[in-house]
Amino acid sequence: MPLPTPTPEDRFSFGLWTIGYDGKDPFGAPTRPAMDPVHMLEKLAELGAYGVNFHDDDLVPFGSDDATRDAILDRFRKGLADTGLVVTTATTNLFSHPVFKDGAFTSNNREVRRFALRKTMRNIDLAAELGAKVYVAWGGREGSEHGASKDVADALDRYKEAFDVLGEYVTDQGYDLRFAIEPKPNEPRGDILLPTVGHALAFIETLERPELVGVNPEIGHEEMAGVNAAQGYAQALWQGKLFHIDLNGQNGPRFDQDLRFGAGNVRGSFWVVDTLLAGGYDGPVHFDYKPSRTEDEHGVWSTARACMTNYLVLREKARAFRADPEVQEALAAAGLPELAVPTLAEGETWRSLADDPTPDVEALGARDAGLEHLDQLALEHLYGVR
Ligand code: GLT
Ligand code: MN
Ligand code: MN
Repeated sequence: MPLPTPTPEDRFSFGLWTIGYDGKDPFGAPTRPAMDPVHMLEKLAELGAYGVNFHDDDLVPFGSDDATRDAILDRFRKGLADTGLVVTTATTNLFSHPVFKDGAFTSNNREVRRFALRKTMRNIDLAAELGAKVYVAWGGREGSEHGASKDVADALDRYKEAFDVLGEYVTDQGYDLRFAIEPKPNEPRGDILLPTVGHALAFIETLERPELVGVNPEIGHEEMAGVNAAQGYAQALWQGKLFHIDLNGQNGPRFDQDLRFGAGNVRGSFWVVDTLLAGGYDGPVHFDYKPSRTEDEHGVWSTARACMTNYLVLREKARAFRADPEVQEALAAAGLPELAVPTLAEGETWRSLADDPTPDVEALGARDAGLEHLDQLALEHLYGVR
């Protein structure tokens, strides 16, 4: 199979903090020089990407004066116009500055919480102006390391208050912008609030404007929590809440690896792509990864290309899997069409069950469910032997 070529129609997007990652980690200094955001736009466009996104501080360094901010933004706007790249989402850095060391929206300190909201509103204005449709909210510092240090009920009250205020803000401003909460179980905090897709979905229902808020699941974060990422994406789709996606690679529960998409749990990545196709996800396909600090700039662009290549390969394989007549037979044999049939027929109630004859439970228990064969067909597609 020739290497597929990414095009803007594929709607691939990258964060400035991903390709712009300089290699700094908790144990070592940067291994790459800082990269100019406009240069990033040019390279992304050259590679066939569609969009870009950023934290406020990725673009305008924290604490810049207005003149500096205006000059940076003017240059960036020109870069967007020259390259045709779209700003798909934006987000606030509420985790780097020491002021956020005990959280932002859920900091014990009220002044910090007010500052975090103000910082977010300011960047929402920019996001709306640049045409972003989704505002990502990753609460990396919203959590704790010590039991008594965070009253979880109060913290969730404040978290809810923050989204209620921000929801009112975008509504009052008339912005066409929705929020996507990005769950993560830990890192940088020992334990982060809203650690999984499920926690976030339940939280959203408590908000004043739940329709404005969805989720932005990241494969790696779900893997860190030890749960099945594809199932998380599927439930978010089922609830109409998959507002955005962060794709990358991860090998099970350990530190956040942020590998390029397609590395890490390959089989899991295949099912994520299959889930996105089945659920009709049509938003941007965003890669949130960190090019390994072992590489230079050339390596950065080869990993960006690799994320897109791997997505296109897996998309092709997922489509071929679904189109394969043998797979369709195996799906039928495994009872998938029957799962789509309601358990009670039209007009039946629990009372109808009382009259049901007891089925032959021994025979049902002994039946071949056909699941291994179905899974093997998927693997054979993935391994490229079908
Ligand atoms: C940070 C985090 C990511 C989030 C980004 C959005 S920043 O790098 O690890 O998963 O998506 O704030
Ligand atoms: Mn991550
Ligand atoms: Mn992410």
